[in-house]
Amino acid sequence: TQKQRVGIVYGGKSGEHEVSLQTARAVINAFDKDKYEISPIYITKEGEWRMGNQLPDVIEDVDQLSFSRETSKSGLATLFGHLNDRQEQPVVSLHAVDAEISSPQSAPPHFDVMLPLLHGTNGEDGTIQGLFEMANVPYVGAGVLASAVGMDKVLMKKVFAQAGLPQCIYRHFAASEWEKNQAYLVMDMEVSIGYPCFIKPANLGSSVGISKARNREELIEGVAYALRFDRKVVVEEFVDAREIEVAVLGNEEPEASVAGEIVSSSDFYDYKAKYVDGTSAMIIPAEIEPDVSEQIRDMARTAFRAIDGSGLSRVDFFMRKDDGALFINEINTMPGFTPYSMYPLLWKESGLAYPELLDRLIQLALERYNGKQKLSFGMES
Ligand code: G1L
Repeated sequence: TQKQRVGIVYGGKSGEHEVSLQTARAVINAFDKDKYEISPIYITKEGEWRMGNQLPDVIEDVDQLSFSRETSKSGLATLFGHLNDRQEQPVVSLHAVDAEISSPQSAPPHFDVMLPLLHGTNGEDGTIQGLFEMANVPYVGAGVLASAVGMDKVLMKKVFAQAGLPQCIYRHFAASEWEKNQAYLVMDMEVSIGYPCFIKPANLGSSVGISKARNREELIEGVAYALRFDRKVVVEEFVDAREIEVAVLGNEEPEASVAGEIVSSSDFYDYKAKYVDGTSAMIIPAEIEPDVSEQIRDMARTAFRAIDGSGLSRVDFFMRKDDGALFINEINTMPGFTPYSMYPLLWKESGLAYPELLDRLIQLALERYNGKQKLSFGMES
């Protein structure tokens, strides 16, 4: 059989440019080159799409992935090339039978499947997914809707609430409401949430704009700060809790991995941590009661379905230290994805190694695309 042509898009305008390059290196090195032909597409920090040539089998350094203008061609033109409305007309035969055989409306796409490795704005917020939809090319991971919902904390919380998932106490508002009703909003938050609380821009693109408030002055200051990064702000209660994460994989019938725990440096000497990463450690599987673990995995799948997820997501929970109460914190449609990140490690512990995880994600992308191809678009069909 023919090799699958995978277009990997990485880099991008965001602050996570370097993380994306490192992830691309790990992903490219892990792909089975007997099954896949990899086309690397590098987006510069300025937003230029550069498609490189055939890569060596093993990428030693990320410098090999950040192509110069001279050694690359336009990635965007390649992605959309088959949709060009000025495609060369086929020679039309006078014989009807021949004409039927040789009248392609458009050329076949250059890629069998796209794999986006981009962070934040224009990466995981649904915009690049929309670009792939327009190009009519299958792609790995969440679609437009799930990506957008997963990126906006306010929408995410509303969707979780509707699905009956428990969440910590929170309030949200837009800049215009804050300007008009600051006194009321402050009073409401002091009564419902209290201090300390966390203030976050609704847009989860990056961790910037987040602060903790211990009193009214800090709350007002923190809101002003968060409003510099987004026009919507979320304020959440502080919960003294353990952080538990689950990896979800699949489309309509998603599967959940074992649960893992993130432990910060101050606590992790109590554990025999296998995976340490900077100032925190990952405990996999998390040391929690089997029935609680089952409950968390079930909630993770519910969250995935609630946002209409596809492909993969990492779902993060709080387990309150006081009483063990569970709260969903967030869903991440583009989790950290090097072989040493939580998401792949959770699947490794669950019996699915990194290269097989990539196989499965490609397969899921094609299944989702093929399922959608069967649908009608309205009046014309
Ligand atoms: F392609 C997948 F599998 F859907 C995928 C895409 C993106 C998995 C993980 C990620 N993650 C990222 O791109 C990153 C935001 C961690 C930066 Cl590389």
